[in-house]
Amino acid sequence: MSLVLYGTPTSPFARRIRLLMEPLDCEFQFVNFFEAKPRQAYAQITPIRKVPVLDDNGTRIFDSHTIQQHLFKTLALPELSIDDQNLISVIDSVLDSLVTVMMCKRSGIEVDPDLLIFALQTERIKDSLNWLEQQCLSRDLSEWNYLSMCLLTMVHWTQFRNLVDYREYPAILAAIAPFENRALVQDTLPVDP
Ligand SMILES: N[C@@H](CCC(=O)N[C@@H](CS)C(=O)NCC(=O)O)C(=O)O
Repeated sequence: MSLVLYGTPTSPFARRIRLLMEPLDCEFQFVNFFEAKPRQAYAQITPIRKVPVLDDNGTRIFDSHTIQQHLFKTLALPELSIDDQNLISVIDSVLDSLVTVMMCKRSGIEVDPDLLIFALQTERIKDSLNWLEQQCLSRDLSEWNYLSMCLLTMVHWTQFRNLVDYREYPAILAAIAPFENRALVQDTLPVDP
């Protein structure tokens, strides 16, 4: 069996899959988006040029959601419930909105809170983090599983990029605290390449 996961040292979407794949023997390949040659080479792997991609014995799987479904079968894990999937959708929305704002800044676009694109992201990020805070208070998230992996990788990435002040979200921090010292969590902390 040959498994290759394509990711970057910072991507929270790739890291959640790396954590899920802990029991499996998998090669991890870093993708360098910022240099022309590796970028072009990666375009041969996936036209969307996003990470993660999993290559399972020659079958290429794009997007962390499809990879997760595939790996749950491989690992014989029970399907995620609708509540679980909703939690992941909200985590994804926080990440997507923060990435949108970050990319606008990097593109030299001034972040004007009155512009529709920024007003939409700000609203979504705030409401989604508040919703996640409530979920952390009302749900039992004490198990180390795909949900806690998604939550922890969101928190670490947003802290790494200084994008969220978690003093407003103590229950989110408390939910991930028990997993902070796991060896693979420490070994995969986001770092600039
Ligand atoms: N929905 C995708 C999102 C993946 C994603 O946005 N990956 C980012 C890295 S965190 C990426 O590859 N960005 C490159 C780009 O947008 O060009 C998933 O769940 O895998």
